[in-house]
Amino acid sequence: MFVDYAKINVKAGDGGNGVVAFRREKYVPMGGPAGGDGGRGGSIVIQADEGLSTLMDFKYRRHFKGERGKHGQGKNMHGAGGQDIIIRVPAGTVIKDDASEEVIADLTNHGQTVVVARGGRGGRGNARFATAANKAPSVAENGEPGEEKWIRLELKLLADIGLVGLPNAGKSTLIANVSAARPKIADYPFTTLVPNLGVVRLKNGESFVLADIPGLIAGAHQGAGLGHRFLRHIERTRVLIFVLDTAQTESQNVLKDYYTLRDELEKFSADLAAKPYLIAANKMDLPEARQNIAALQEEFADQLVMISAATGQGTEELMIKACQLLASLPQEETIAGDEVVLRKFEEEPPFIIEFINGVFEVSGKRIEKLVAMTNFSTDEGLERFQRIIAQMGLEEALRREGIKAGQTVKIKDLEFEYSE
Ligand SMILES: Nc1nc2c(ncn2[C@@H]2O[C@H](COP(=O)(O)OP(=O)(O)OP(=O)(O)O)[C@@H](O)[C@H]2O)c(=O)[nH]1
Ligand SMILES: [Mg+2]
Repeated sequence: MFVDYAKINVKAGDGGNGVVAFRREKYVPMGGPAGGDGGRGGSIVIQADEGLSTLMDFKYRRHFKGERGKHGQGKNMHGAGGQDIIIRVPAGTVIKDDASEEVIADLTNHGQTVVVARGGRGGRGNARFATAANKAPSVAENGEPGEEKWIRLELKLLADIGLVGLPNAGKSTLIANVSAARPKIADYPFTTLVPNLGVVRLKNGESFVLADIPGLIAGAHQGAGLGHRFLRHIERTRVLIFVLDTAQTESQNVLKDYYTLRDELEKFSADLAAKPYLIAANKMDLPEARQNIAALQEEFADQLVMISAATGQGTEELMIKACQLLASLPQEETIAGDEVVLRKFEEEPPFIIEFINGVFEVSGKRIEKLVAMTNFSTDEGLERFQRIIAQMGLEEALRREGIKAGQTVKIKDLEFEYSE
């Protein structure tokens, strides 16, 4: 089964907690602080694998959870980091953030990776908080929660040349004639339901990848027929071949078919419609084809190649011409190595205050993270929390919102009473 779209949930591992511990030595009643840090949580990483060709696996598995970092221990022992989880996808997969629809990465080369959810930092143990003024701090941080989000995976096949045509024009017959691809061929429209790729090898040793997609009909851009769902698989191609059924009898004007196709491409994407192209006048073995060819010759001159995908007449010439056209185009910039293509982080305000049912509700990634990382069971943890929220300007902001002593402030699960 060919699946080219999936939505999955990724949750990186939380960081392990830092601990409060003191050295215990003979004859030393209270040694120095010795609480180790928690380990980092495992991240969720996506990697392109050219051995894969579909996103089918994600139909059955939608949730990926990273391992939590281990907690720190006494004697300054740090917790171990959680294992990263590596999710393999076919090369050509575009990864988008589901909420913002922003592209996180476009993995086109084998081995390219991107971190889609970062594991949480381990909390620091009390050994880290020792200062000249406080040599025996009893404060430690909890681990940072791992990132979590829904992401979309969209496969866009990687092919050099794409075949476009109405249903039944002979696209699949053509790819079967010139490559080792063996798609289904039949005398009815919409035989092809999923894209097929074939590698074309010319006698001179050159080769390229050809894509056959389901037939297009008028209204495809609005979802008619199999719709434009498959057009994205030829978005990455650099040359198009319009395959026309020259032997069709109901309309003498095979040109009309061409303009129907062009119209659909333009409505889908101007970039797609602007690609260099050739015209394959197919089914030339049939007598009706000879009556219709004149109109095409007049319109397309050199861009036209007469073929019979069924007998193989003209198909080699078509492939050579297509390969030459491909070679004449400027080389596209490719990014070398297994560097990640794109990754953006949004700037966010540290918190937002809302007044709901008499309660000041504070939200925001940074403040929620601080709450998750604070160990409120110690006085020092609490003091540190108060110091940081003062630095963030939360108290001032609450006063600006008109807070009075005794009113409730809520941050995630934490509720407290405000006092001056
Ligand atoms: N006589 C003749 N018949 C052809 C030729 N090429 C294709 N056909 C026939 O036309 C019919 C449709 O061919 P396909 O290759 O399945 O057409 P398609 O464009 O892939 O169609 P869809 O997958 O529905 O979009 C089949 O019966 C083929 O045998 C040709 O050159 N000559
Ligand atoms: Mg087909």
